[in-house]
Amino acid sequence: MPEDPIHHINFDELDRNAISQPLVKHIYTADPSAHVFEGKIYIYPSHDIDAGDAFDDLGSHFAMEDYRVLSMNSVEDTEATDNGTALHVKDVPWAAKQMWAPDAAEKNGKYYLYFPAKAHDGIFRIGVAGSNQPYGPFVAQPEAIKGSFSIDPAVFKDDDGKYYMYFGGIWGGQLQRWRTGVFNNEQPESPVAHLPELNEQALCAKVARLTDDMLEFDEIPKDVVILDENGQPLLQGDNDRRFFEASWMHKYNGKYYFSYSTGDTHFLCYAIGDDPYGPFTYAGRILEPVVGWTSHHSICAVGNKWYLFYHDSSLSKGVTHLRCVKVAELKYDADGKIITIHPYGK
Ligand code: FUB
Repeated sequence: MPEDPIHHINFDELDRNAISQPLVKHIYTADPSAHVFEGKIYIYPSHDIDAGDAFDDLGSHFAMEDYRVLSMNSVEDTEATDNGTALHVKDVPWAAKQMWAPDAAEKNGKYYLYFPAKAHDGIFRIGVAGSNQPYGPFVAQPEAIKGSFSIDPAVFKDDDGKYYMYFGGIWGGQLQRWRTGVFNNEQPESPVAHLPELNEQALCAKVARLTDDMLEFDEIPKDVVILDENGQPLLQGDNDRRFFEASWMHKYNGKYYFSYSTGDTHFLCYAIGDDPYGPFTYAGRILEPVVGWTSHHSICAVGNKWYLFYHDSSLSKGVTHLRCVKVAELKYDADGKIITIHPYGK
């Protein structure tokens, strides 16, 4: 993981040019999953802290312990409301540490918080917690979702009322360790061991329909395949376009838009398909790189406009694991292509 050249950045100038400002400044937040529930905007972010863990390529420095839910009456609000602790790792029996990027869903007036964490055996799993309010507090299920693995759950409700979870992340997110269906713990310190060769098909995010009670997978997770312009799956060496982490799904004009981060090349990209399972065809970039190593987002309609919720490390002046969530309007062209956003202007 290359070190950010933060000493070369003039942060005053960067903030002046930034298209958006942090939505909260009293805590560090990241990985914003936004939804409109009960007429308000709710943002489910990671709550970044500096726990003193050393920086490494497995992301050990992302040592988050709890979740806070943010809310806004309008995207015009200059500041979001912090609704306090919604769930803490100490209240999740199966989880040990690293409460990474969450998401939430609503069904029949109940709210479900989906979150990854490392279990006591060091393996990332995905859990679910429930509440009667969108802002929590949430009560976790005693066990992780059966058959879950890796990180970054994003739950999408289709127009027919079915819910799907998209998830996965390579390197520290461990997706590459599950290629045979069982966890491969060889070379535990290596973020890149077990990845496909550069000329092989890229590792895919996963998708699974959820059960009616929203608590389990209703099927074995399937690959989210991204095709290139010739109908061929993207290759692992296609670093500027292949999936790394941060899945999101939204629907626009009847098409399914799967979006994700390319990780070590720092782009948010998207691919379009006709079915929640794909395949999806690569369509372009949503967001150019932000300050900080990671990029992670959600896309949400508010009224008749669309918004990109994203993060950067501007609030901490470039510290990789101390990020801040932001929002910017997202626009489509006449063909349904997303117009690329430049976070600090062109
Ligand atoms: O916040 C921890 C991790 O960083 C997330 O799970 C990834 O998507 C990246 O944003």
